[in-house]
Amino acid sequence: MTAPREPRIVIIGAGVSGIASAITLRRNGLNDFVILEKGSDVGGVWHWNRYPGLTCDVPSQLYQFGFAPKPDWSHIFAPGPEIQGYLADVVDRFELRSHLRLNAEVVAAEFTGSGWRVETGDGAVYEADFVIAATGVLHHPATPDIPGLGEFTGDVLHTARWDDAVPTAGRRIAVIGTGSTGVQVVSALQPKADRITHFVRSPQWVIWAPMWMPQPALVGAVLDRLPQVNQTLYQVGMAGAKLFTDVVTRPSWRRRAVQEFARLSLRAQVRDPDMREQLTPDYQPLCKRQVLSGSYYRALRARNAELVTMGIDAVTATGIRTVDGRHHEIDMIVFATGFQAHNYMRPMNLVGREGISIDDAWAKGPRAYWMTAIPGFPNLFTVLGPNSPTGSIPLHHAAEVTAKYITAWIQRWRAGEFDTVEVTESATERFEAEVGEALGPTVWSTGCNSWYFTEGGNIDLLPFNRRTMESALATPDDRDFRLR
Ligand code: N01
Repeated sequence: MTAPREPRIVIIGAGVSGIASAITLRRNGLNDFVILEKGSDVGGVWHWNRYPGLTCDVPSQLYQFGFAPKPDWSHIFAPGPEIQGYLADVVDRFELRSHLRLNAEVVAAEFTGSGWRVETGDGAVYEADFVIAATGVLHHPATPDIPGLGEFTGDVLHTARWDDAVPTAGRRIAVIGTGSTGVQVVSALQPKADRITHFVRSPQWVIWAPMWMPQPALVGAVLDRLPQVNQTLYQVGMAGAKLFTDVVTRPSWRRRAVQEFARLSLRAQVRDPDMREQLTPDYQPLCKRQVLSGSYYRALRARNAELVTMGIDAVTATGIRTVDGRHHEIDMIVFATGFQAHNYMRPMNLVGREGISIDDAWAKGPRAYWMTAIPGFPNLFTVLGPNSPTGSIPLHHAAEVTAKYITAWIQRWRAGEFDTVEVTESATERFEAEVGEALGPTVWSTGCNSWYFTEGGNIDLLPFNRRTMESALATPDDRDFRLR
């Protein structure tokens, strides 16, 4: 009997999905892998984002890997640095460091006919049988091209590329953008700023939540001592998350109740009718990625804060001019303007079978069969790729389930069942049609604009519940793939 061949695997990215992939491979006896990470440390979005006030608005006990529970989170909603520390700790605990290449940006990956040739910016080349692209969704910062920006003499920062060396206390700060980030950064900067001006193009619904609430030390101690209880708590959390999936994907009284709470959060915290009107969105709560905060409205009501809903005309040398001709004197502009969320692996030069580039394959927008397999790109899988459940199912879990699915394919390669595996066009089209139909009743389709939408107008989310996702990814279905 011949020994099984050992697959060589390149994982691109050391964020949540790259770490989940590496550990899943390792737990299944696949050890010949390298993780190429563009950043100087692991953590992905939690490495790149370090703006003041960064907090995860998903409860920490759910925002962790099922295989690596952390009992002792400091808060119910953990601060960003603690999450980054957790991810770094998981990398150490599972001994991934020797597989990791930091500051290694993949610039090109080409299918060779039987595998992949992957190249990093420093000229290193990796030959692989499989590539796992775990490159993240919210990675490329979007900075609007506002007239005059180049003339501004103060500091300009994007929240996703924060620079701690730039002072914020005692300064006149403009924050542009009202997503989860803008709301957090305004709340954090307001107390010490000389003046904070929040430029809000479209207000968001902001659901009140006690983001500052600590997790009692006793809870951490008990969960640490009793892993069974910890596991049960995780399962309870997952069951709770199911309710959230239901709320966003199906109209019901539960959805209406959450939406009413969003409206109440505004009414109860903003008494001034003018301000309340300015802060009232013209779309349903939950339509965009829901913002949670217990401090934003209070920060806006402070004496040193101003809400500006007038459009921005231009940036000048010393401030921002709005379309009504008013000039706002500013020392520092903070862009909380989000990400180019549908770039995925790009701008990497990714070339699949018969020379097809990912830009051509995705000319009409990113697409992948069950978030992971792309026609024309054999032996390549994405984790948290197109249509991932970023707005509905705990992300670590989605990454784990996808990583197990990919590992199942690689195990079959190892056993010699095939040399290349590629999803069919028809299976991908069928998946897209199912997604399109299921998106109909979701709250995301109720008429708003957000980063969930691709340029082509598709909603880049998974409109199914966790069980459906798990069962679709439980076992590879050969009928949807071409094996050679
Ligand atoms: O980005 P966004 P974000 N002039 O795209 C505005 C995750 N996250 O970084 O709506 C003026 O939501 C834009 O206005 P409009 C979470 O998934 C998680 O805040 O287009 N404004 C909008 O207000 C989140 O959804 C955590 O009119 C301009 C804002 O910029 C995702 O990251 C924490 C503009 C962009 O909002 C992205 O959130 C933080 C312009 N020219 C973030 N261009 C957790 O806690 C854009 N805007 C887990």
